[in-house]
Amino acid sequence: MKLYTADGIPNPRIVDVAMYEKNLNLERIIVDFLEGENRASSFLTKNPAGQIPVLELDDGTIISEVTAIIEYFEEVCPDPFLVGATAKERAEARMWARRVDLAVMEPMSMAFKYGIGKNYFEKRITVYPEAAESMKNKAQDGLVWLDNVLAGKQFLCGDRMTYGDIMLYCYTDYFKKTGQKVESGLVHLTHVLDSIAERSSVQKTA
Ligand SMILES: N[C@@H](CCC(=O)N[C@@H](CS)C(=O)NCC(=O)O)C(=O)O
Repeated sequence: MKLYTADGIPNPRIVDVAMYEKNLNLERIIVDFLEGENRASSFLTKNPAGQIPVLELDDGTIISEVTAIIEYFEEVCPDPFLVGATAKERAEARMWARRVDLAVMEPMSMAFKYGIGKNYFEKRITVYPEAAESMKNKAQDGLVWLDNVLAGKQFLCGDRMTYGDIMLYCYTDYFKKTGQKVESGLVHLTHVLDSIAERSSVQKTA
């Protein structure tokens, strides 16, 4: 298996953390996203969405989207679980990952692409600068909502760390550098993020 990826950006980092959690040793091929290698036709034949990370299986099958890649890791290497051991646990992990994706990741990413990242992204995708501030506010609303629902919990799924926690950490850690921070009053969320930050898998990717 090969992983087309890059260092220092959130979606590739999510998959790297999952890879280290599961002790998988994959060949990492660094894609020069700053130069637009991921938007070149040779890459688009692999991933028509033009983004990284991308997992290429030994038979040439391409898997993109961090959730699909992590679900694949889980199938081939269940231990330690990042999704779950039972149907109920897996459903719960997928529910939280989807909520994190919709409530935080998508709006944070759009706020960046349409806002301070506009000059870079407008050469690659259609940008909607008028939506940047609203997307930033929507992501902040998502963080406040998550803070409320995390009261009394160690992780999104109670005492089980799942991939939604990794997604939440990697996004908030990256986008705080772009002006989208987790307000200090969000103590339940901060508690979860601090415990994720201590994991060796996360520190290896810092
Ligand atoms: N929904 C995708 C998002 C992937 C994504 O946004 N990747 C970013 C890096 S964090 C990227 O490729 N950016 C460069 C670009 O869009 O040209 C996933 O789950 O993998």
